[in-house]
Amino acid sequence: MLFNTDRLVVQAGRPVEFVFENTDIMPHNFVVTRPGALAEVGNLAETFATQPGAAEKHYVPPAPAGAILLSSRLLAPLQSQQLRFQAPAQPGVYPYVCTYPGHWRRMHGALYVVADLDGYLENPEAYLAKNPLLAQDDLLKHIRPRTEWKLEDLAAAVGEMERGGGRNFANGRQMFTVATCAACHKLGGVGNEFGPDLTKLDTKLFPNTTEVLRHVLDPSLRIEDKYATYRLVKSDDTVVTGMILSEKDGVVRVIENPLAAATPKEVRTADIAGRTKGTTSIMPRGLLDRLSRDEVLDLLAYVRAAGDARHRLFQGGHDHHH
Ligand code: HEC
Ligand SMILES: [Cu+2]
Repeated sequence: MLFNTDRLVVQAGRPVEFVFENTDIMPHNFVVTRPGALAEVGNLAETFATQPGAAEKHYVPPAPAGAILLSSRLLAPLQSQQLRFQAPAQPGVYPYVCTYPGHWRRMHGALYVVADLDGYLENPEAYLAKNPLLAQDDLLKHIRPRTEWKLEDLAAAVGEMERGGGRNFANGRQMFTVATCAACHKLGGVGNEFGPDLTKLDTKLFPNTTEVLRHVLDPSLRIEDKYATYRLVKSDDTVVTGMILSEKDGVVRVIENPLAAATPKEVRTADIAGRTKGTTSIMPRGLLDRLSRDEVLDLLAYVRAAGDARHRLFQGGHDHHH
């Protein structure tokens, strides 16, 4: 659920070609917007996803004229598409984003349109120092280096938090949306109820915050049957993947992404040549890798406290030792 690059650079006013390949296990698209329109297009996509006809439009929402400059088809895993594009004449930071339901807050990057591509390539930092390009979109201003958080990196701080509290409630609640948790979980009145209810975490499986963290870092460690995905290979060799909603009267109903309004695919049991249970959770890995240490801790406290501002994790002083 990420583009492999945070930044693409092209020469203003010139034709370019993007080759967009989906090497992930879920569908994605690629949409370029005008500077400043990322959140607007993302929010429109969220509303659009639940309306009929969204799938036919590849989940590219109807947007005000000029807001969307380019859009790909929705690519299934392993598909690719070549896209021709006339780079805008106006240098700037143009967002690109996947508008497939649940993805935009995380799956985006910055298309730098520069007046002199050779000059840029010679020395990107020096070029940008001389010809500053300011991002207008908040999400692109805050693109930070990715940290692949490991349990060991955070375990001590998590233990300290469990003993001493001192986390920031408002920040934790905000991170719940920023890190895309709200796309699938509902907590504190926001979000979709597509993953399990986090207010009812099984205390045997999640006796402490470290176990919550372990699951978020590696969601496929344990996938509840109810949320498993299946790969159905039909006798004509086509493949359908997704969660099985029901199976009766010789028909299996499969849904690829419960966040989208798409009607479930129906596959006749008699046409299924093979069926394998997926080993990958639909909850993506790496959701924390754009957050800082404090943001991760505030988010974990928010989940642990089930969205309760009065929880002891939010009490206590800020005795952080740096
Ligand atoms: C694309 C949907 C999706 C997103 C985004 C997502 N989750 Fe999940 N999450 C799930 C599903 C489905 C499960 C159950 C299957 C599994 O355990 O992998 C789950 C399971 C969990 C569990 C274990 C709950 C249990 O009862 O087993 C925790 C904790 C959790 N998610 C926290 C988070 C947090 C925190 C975030 C944001 C950083 C997040 N999730 C983002 C879909 C998602
Ligand atoms: Cu996507």
